[in-house]
Amino acid sequence: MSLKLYFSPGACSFVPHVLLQLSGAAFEPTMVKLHKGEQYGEEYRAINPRGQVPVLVDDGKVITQIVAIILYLDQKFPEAKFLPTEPVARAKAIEVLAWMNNTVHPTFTHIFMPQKFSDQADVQAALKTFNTQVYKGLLSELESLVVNHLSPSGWLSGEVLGPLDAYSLTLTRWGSIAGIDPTTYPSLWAHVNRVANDVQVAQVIERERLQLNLYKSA
Ligand SMILES: N[C@@H](CCC(=O)N[C@@H](CS)C(=O)NCC(=O)O)C(=O)O
Repeated sequence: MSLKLYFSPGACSFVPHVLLQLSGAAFEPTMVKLHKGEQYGEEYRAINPRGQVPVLVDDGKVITQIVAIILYLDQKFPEAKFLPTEPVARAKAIEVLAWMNNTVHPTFTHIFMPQKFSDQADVQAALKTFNTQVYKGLLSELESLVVNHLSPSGWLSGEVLGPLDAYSLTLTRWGSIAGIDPTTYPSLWAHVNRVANDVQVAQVIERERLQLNLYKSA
């Protein structure tokens, strides 16, 4: 069995990176330097023609898209309990996961990579400004989720720390890159720190050499 994860430090690939680490299985974390454009190279495009991370390769089978990778890992490692098995709780967890992936995540892409949405500098600047405001609202929603919907054991994903918890860390950290002070979301920030302090998550943070809060006051 060979498991390989293509990841980039601080990118959304952090989420499956954490799950693989939590699984206890042997895997090969393979770094793709997005800032150097490695994702656009011929070699990487042969693996993922869309030129994005994450990519999971399990015994030669290539799986892309975070949601697909998470659902795959959840089935592959059922004992890890990444997502609930009770149908309603499972659907509710996937509902939040889908929202993180199809709403919060692309809003940040408009801030971080506005060149993907317009080739005009003034439009790009406007996209950044507008979406930073939108992103603040989305982090407030995430804060409400943490306040109202943590499981009895204190995690967003279910019984144990899982994909929603890892994603909440990534999305909050991204906010700090966008100039949004994460400490203004006290419950979310406390949750993110709890996630970061988990022994396995801390190892991934160390491997990716991440700083949790990159906010700099103006
Ligand atoms: N919908 C994709 C989004 C993946 C994505 O946005 N990946 C980003 C990093 S967070 C990426 O590889 N960006 C590089 C690029 O687009 O050039 C998924 O869920 O996997």
